[in-house]
This record gives sequence, C-alpha cells and structure tokens, in this order.
Amino acid sequence: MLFEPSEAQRAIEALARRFAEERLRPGAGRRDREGRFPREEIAALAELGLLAVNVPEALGGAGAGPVAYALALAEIAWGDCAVAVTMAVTNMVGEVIARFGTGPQRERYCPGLASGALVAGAFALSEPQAGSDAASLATRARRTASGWVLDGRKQWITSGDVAGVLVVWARTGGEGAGGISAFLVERGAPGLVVERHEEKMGLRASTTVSLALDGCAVPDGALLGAEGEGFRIAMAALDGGRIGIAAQATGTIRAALEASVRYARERRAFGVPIAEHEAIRFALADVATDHDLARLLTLRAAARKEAGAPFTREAAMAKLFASEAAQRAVTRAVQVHGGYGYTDAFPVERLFRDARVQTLYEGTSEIQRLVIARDLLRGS
Ligand code: COS
Repeated sequence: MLFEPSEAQRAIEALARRFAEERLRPGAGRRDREGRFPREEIAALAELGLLAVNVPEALGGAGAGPVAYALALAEIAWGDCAVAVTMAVTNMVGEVIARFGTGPQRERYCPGLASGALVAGAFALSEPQAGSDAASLATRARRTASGWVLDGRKQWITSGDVAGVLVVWARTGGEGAGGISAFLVERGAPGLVVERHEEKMGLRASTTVSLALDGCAVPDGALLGAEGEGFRIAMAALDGGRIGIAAQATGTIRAALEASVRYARERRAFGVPIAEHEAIRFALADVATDHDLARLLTLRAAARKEAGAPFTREAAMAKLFASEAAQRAVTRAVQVHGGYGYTDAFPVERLFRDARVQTLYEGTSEIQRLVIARDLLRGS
C-alpha cells in the first residue's frame, strides 16, 4: 500500500507551507498580542485558492479535494492557528453551500467566499444552552408571506462579526433533530446583531462572537436544503470540519516539536545541550510519534472522504487523537523550554494557548468518543 499524497496535493501543501513561513509566522505573535483579525492574511489566502480548497472550480474554488485541504490547513496552522481556524470555517461554509445549496445559492455565495469578497464564512449552530447537544437548539424560524423570521441567540461563532455569509440553524418544526432547518443569512441582515466579542485564552487573532437574531427577516431563498434537513446538514458539515481540526492540530504538533528540537539543541545544562539528556529525548520521540499518527489518521479520514466512502468514524478518531496529542505536544514543548516557555520569549507559550480549544470546538473529545462508539456498536 502506498499512502502518499499525489504530486498535485504536495504542490498545494508546499504552497501553503511557503505562505505560512513567509507571511504567517513572522507576525503571528504580534497579531495574537493585538487581537487583530488577520484581514490581509485571509485575503492573501483567497488569492492562493485556500479559502475554498474543496469547492468545485466552476464555483470559484480550487477543486483540489479533502486531502489537499487537510495538507494545506496543517501548514497554515503551523504558521498561525488563528488564521487556520478562520480558513477552516470559511472552507467548511463554502463546501456546505456547494453541496446542499440551490443553483442560485451556490452562485451567490461560493465565488465570493473563494475570492475573499465575502471576507469569511461563519457557522452558527451553537447556542448559549446548546453546544454538545446541538439538537436541543432553541432559535426559531417562522414563515412569513415573503420568507422567514429568525429569533434566538448564537454562541461561539468564529468570524461571526466579519463573515459575509453565515449558516444559521433554527427550529422550523417540533423538538429534536428533525425540527431543525439551516438558513443562509447575510452580513448586515436586519435583526442580526453582533453581541459579545469573546476574550479568549488563545486564537486571539480570530474573532469569536455571540449573536442575537432579533426578528431577523430573510427571504424564501435563504433556506439551505429542505425544511427539517438542517441537523443532517450540520452533522455532515462537521464530519468534514473535524478533519480540518485534526489537520490544524497536526500542524500545531509539528510547530511544537520543531520549537522543542531547536531549543533542545541550543540550550545547555550539566555541561551538554539538553538534547543529550534522555528525559528530553524521550519527550521529543513521543511527540514525533504522536505527530505522525495524527497526520496519518487525518489523511486516512480525508482520503475516505475524497473516495466517497463513509468517514464519520474516521474523522472523529482523527480529531480526537490529533487534538489530544496536540495538548501533550504543547505541554512538553513548554516543559522543554523550562521557565522561558512560560513567557512570550518563545512562541511555545502562544502555541500552548492556541492548542487548548482543539479538544473543545467542532465537538469535544467526549463527543468524538460518543460518535466513534455509536458507529462501532452499530456494527458498521
Ligand atoms: N451525517 C449525516 N447525518 C447524521 C450524522 C452524520 N455524521 N450524524 C447524525 N446524523 C443524523 C442521524 O442519522 C439522525 O437522522 P435520522 O433521525 O433521520 O436518522 C439525526 O442526524 C440525529 O442524529 P442523532 O440521533 O445521532 O443525534 P443526537 O442528538 O444524538 O446528536 C451528536 C448526535 C451528539 C453526535 C451531535 O449532536 C453532535 O455532533 N454534537 C456536537 C456538536 C458540535 O460539534 N458542535 C460544535 C459546533 S461548531 S464549534
């Protein structure tokens, strides 16, 4: 079995790596400190085709597939996790519209998401009282003569204040998953109000907001997919999104490992570089092994998606393993750096903060285990 990316996939990986090295790494610490949305960096990603990697070319995307997307996202995360999460959500939104949208919806949003004209996409599923239990969401949409009116609150919405288009989930029917529909809401829609900007531990250059939908009127054509199909659309999108977070975590592990190796070679203790000490060597070996496992699991899930095979379980496994491994990697990186690792003198302090959310968003580790176990027990 040959499990290697193709030439074309490697070319996209190399493109993303060069961009991460030249354009992202140098300013990542400053953007984190300033908490500034990386508008120019995101626009540059659009020019490279990295905001719609798996959106068909006919809709303005790169049409390069899920494997190329995972490879590219790992590189961007290696450069700056805050840029990577913005890229990931925008790709997810473009993909979900390309897959489930009508002709006019695809034409209206996909090219703009790909080109950066819409700045970013946002995925508004979570609510103050509905995170892991997404099917319990309470936002309501009611029909009017000309469309729908949405009322409710959304929470933890990445790019929710800057996105040109948001996918918003709301209840059009009764309780549970079957009563949920998805809507495309444009930035500036009347009644769409950006509330709190979260002050986060990490990913400080990405924006995370809560939103109020206060009698937010949208036209008939804003319904994405069929009425009542919203939950299935969200789950399908999250399957792909979880490959993205796994890729992001893989890039984070590599960044932590490289920083640790560099420091271990330079820093001396007891008369030798600390890399000579077995305690450090074992730590580096464990992180390197975790990195390769995270990468392999991520690429396996992406390859299954690309082949049209079921990949829910594999995406959850990749996300679970890679995000947990990233916690180990950044913790060890700080430990290798000693007291310096606890300050902003080295980037591992930021990596430590940026990595923390990876076991939380797009489904906690506990939710990934639940998804894996359900699939396992279903016997598939
Ligand atoms: N793809 C397509 N459809 C799916 C699916 C998937 N991966 N997973 C579930 N569905 C469908 C089911 O088939 C079911 O449809 P039918 O009733 O027609 O059979 C429906 O969705 C409801 O599924 P289920 O009964 O499994 O829903 P639960 O309420 O038990 O929730 C979990 C399932 C916990 C997996 C889901 O709520 C979840 O993923 N939660 C985490 C949400 C999340 O990641 N939030 C982060 C948001 S982005 S920061």
